[in-house]
Amino acid sequence: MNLIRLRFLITALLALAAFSRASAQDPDFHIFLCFGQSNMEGYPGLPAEEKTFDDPRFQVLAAVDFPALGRKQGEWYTAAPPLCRSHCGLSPADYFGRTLITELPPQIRVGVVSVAVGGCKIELFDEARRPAYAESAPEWMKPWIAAYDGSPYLRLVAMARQAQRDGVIKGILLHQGESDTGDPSWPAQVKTVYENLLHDLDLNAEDVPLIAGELMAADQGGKCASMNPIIATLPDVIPTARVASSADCTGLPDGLHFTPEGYRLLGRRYAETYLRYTADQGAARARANFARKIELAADDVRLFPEPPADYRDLPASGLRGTLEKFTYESGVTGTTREANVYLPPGYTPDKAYPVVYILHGIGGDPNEWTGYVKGHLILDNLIAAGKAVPMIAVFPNGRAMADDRIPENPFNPTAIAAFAAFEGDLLDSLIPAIEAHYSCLTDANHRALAGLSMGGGQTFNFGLTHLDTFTWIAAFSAAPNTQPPEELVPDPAATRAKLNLLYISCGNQDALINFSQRAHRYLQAHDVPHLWNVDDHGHNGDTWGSNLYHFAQRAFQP
Ligand code: FER
Repeated sequence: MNLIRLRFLITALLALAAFSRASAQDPDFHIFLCFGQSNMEGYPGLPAEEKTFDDPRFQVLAAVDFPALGRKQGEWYTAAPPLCRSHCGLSPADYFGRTLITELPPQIRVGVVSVAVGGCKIELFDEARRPAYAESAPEWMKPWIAAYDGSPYLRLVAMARQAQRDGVIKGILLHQGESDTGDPSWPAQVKTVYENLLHDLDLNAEDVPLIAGELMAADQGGKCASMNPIIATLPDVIPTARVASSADCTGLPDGLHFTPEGYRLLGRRYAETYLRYTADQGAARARANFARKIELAADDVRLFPEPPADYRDLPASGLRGTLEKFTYESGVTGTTREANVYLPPGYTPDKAYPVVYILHGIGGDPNEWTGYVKGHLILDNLIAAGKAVPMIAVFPNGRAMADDRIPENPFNPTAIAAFAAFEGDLLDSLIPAIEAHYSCLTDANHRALAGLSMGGGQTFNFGLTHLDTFTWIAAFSAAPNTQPPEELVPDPAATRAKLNLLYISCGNQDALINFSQRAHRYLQAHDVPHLWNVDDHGHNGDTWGSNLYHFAQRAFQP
């Protein structure tokens, strides 16, 4: 084979590889279908500065040819407006997408498909009624229907199917209702269209909410504002529908359409409404986990008694450790992060101390252990009584994201992902920073990892897979983030050889106990020594304090 043919072959293969990558479905490409009437088209009024939008993380699939813009139907483009057809303006979909790309993690891309017809009633999108409606439509509307070869609904489905090859449909945005003002059957008509879309695109309602926007409000001069109370009932008719408020979205003098500034705000409202839906959905799934039935086996019993009543009172002897704030630079979040650090009574750089890292739960931060559970006082009392070796305790923030404050909905998927991302932050940023700043023993025999709930799951996941870093491990009331034990301990002999202590506890009133039971039963079946303490508490600080008390007395002991 000569060189030219070889080159040609390689080029062809590379092109093929690039093509198959581009056309493979990407779960991080989140697609939204947009439909409705003129406000979804975007009523003309497209400020020049909007047209320069150029972030490729927000894409539009052209649902028609846009000859003036050089866009072809069925192709993806960076989502500079207009998104619907070439004469249209700024629409709610613009700032919906632009807001999502700032709110979602950087690997997520957003795509929209927009099909809308100014002035249309909702029945234009119901294929059963569309032919008669389109036939009798006013002359000025006909060219817009014709742009979709007569059926906007079928064009939307065709474009959506095409988009599904590249990404995942995550939601449907609707702005419509002006032409149906006062019609109490509007929510039921919308339901028909929504269910047809779900059916034709093989989608689950829970995974694809319908976000409908309010019409221009009365105080903006909105002529159809009386439709808003009807729109408000949409979630009653469609459980997975939510309404984006148009409050303060400024309107044009026609009383029907928004100003560009109004569209920007309305678009942000669509994004907030969608994000709130996904967060609520996450919390609902989490509550379903909490509702699970508790089934106890014969060996799910107490190993240790409750501690003495004063185990976390201020130590009587007066010997106190100190609690201080510690900051470090995180290679994971790119930010300066904060942890609480407990130094034992008499801490001196002349000695070197073992270190335990103690992780909080889903609704917590570093103060959960030092405030709510009083972990530092538990250590003070044990060390003062000579029952625990003097140790440094680090209470980090286990949510490795730039804004690591407790989120309004702690169950939101971004926050949950940040608990997993903490692995790198802990191992590569926090531990080296702690060991550079304090007088620590820096081998695995002198490092412990412990945590409650979400932090218990992190402890299982990070501890058992890093036995060259930690050999004393304690998971209290571990949460559903706990990985399956066969993944954490694929080679029981190797785990057995490295572990100093694996301590597992949960309350028998805690609906999450199945995650700890699963770990215990696997370890038992594979002869991996561990302590399994099932006390009589629920998912709360009584079991966490009590089990830190028992674990801390056993950690770092010969
Ligand atoms: C869940 C239920 C509970 C879940 C996490 C938790 C990730 C965590 C609870 C806690 O940390 O207290 O479904 O999902």
